[in-house]
Amino acid sequence: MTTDQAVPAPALSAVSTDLAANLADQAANFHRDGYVVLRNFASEQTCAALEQIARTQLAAAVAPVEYEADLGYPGAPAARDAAGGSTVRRLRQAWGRDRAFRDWASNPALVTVVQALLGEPARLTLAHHNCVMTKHPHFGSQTGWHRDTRYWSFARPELVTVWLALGDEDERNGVLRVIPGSHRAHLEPAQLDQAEFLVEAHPASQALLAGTAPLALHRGDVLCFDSRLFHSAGRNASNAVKLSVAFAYFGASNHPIAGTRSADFGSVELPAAG
Ligand SMILES: O=C(O)CCC(=O)C(=O)O
Repeated sequence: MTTDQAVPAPALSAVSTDLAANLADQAANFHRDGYVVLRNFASEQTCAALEQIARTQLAAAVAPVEYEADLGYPGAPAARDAAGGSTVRRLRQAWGRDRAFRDWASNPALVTVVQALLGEPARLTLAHHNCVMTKHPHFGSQTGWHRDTRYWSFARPELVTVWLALGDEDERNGVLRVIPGSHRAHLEPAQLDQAEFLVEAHPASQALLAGTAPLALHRGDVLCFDSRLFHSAGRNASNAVKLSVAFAYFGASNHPIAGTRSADFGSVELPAAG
């Protein structure tokens, strides 16, 4: 189900003017807070192309997918054969699904930002994220406080997750929440459960949980966050599926640990931005 539809990149001139002027500020904010939001970064044309492919592939549950029922997070269907059991949570391996995803993830303007945040040329991991995240009404689950470091095994933990909203994301439909600055938090071992979710009842977690912030996004907004940043998301009380595209990047001096899933799925070298 590949349309191989090209998604136009923002003009390179956009990189060299507005964006370039702000890169140092964006990087400073990113290092301070653990995230940065690039408002209206992806064009309507880009969002429309990605949304159309995502909806088509979601309707047919084109493999590989992750089902809500298999994760069992709060609000998920109890089993695949329960009501809502075929609700897809992620369309995985987005890079291989369509040229539109590859064009977006390797877009020079985006790579320029990611490189500035990482401080070196960027590579895209194919092992983790690399997906369309969905949040369905009724059967979409709540995601507890976690850091994306739980998904991967790299020499150094600091990857950048890039989350593109294909529609509005707000309190009604499972907005992402973050704890600004938590990418630098020092945790007691008992603050994480076996799946590396934050144990909210732990006394040492209270200071972290006092500083949460919802990150409402509009279609075309891009959230870049440090993989050590605690974030969570609620359920979707609207009547429309929420769709977001997520890719993760690491710096050229970093590498996945041999023999782990992070290494086995491989990565994509991206041209160094000017
Ligand atoms: O939309 C959500 O539920 C959050 C997803 C998320 O943070 C994750 O899967 O790592």
